[in-house]
Amino acid sequence: HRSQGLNSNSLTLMRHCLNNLMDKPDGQELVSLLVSIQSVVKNIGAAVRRAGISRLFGAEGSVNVQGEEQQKLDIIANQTFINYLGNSFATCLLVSEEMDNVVEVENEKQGSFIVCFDPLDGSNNIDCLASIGSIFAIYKRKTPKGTAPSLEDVLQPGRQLVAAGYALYGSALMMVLSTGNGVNGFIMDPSIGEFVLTKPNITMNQTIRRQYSVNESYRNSWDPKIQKYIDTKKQGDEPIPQRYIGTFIADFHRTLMYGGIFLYPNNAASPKGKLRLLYECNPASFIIEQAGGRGTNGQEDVLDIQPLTIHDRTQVFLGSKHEIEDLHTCLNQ
Ligand code: AHM
Ligand code: MG
Repeated sequence: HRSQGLNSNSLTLMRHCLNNLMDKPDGQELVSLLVSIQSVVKNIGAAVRRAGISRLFGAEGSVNVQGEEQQKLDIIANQTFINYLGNSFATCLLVSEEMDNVVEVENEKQGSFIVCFDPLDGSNNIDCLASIGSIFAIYKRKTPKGTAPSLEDVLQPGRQLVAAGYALYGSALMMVLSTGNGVNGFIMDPSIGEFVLTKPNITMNQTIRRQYSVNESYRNSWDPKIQKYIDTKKQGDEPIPQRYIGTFIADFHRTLMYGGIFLYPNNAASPKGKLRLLYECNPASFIIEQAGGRGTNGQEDVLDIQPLTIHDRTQVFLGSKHEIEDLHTCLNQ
């Protein structure tokens, strides 16, 4: 018998983490870290929902390390991450898009993990209520616990990631997580305050001729090979739909769900790419690979890039395997 609206066996994000991670080395610590991230997301989600009412729209009047104007919600989201993760007893170093330097967690609270995050991706979309998100990438420290963590713990290629995920503050609040064993999606059920598994084992749609996602206003300063590749999308009787929200993680999520390709190529304004390796490109590439897709910089897999500084940027292409193959064929001609 199905009682309407009641599914007492729904798998929550909490239970998913407990089931899958507790028997792994450092599993307990990783679970407590993910519990903290879940709290962060609930808090930011609540702030986002009430932002218009609590007068949290608009700029704060400051500029971040990237030279971008900080929005009030950017700052709240960043503080929420720092507070929760710094008190989780599971982290030692934190890297945030909004902060110049690595944050070292208080000595007595240090744990095994490093978290790199973009606390609020898509800040330009806050005031118009389009989707925004939070992105995170988790590494295990290389230096032994109890010693001082170092930059070498942070500058690990994405291949070394232990977990990555994101939250999307969209028409619903969703968390997507991979701990290296597939990708799962959880939607917040606001009536019980729990993330419930709604998309188990997400696999990337591999259908050809799906959507492409790129900011075409930069076209004139792209590599001509990329111009040519995008031109092929428009040819024929059935041009391929173009979609671009301007929130990286929302464009990425749509690409993951519906298939196709997302591109942020080098351009005159961003000659070395705009999106950041540690807390945008790496977590997205980790997830898309886990879902059967690919993430590259046009030459190599994003996950193989050795970061040199914490705010490194790279051009990035994320999509189904054949889309990336097609693109590489164009680039190699
Ligand atoms: P943010 O993290 O400062 O909000 O910014 C990065 C954003 C991405 O979310 C998005 O993909 C990109 O900037 C859009 O850039 P553009 O306006 O150049 O297309
Ligand atoms: Mg961002």
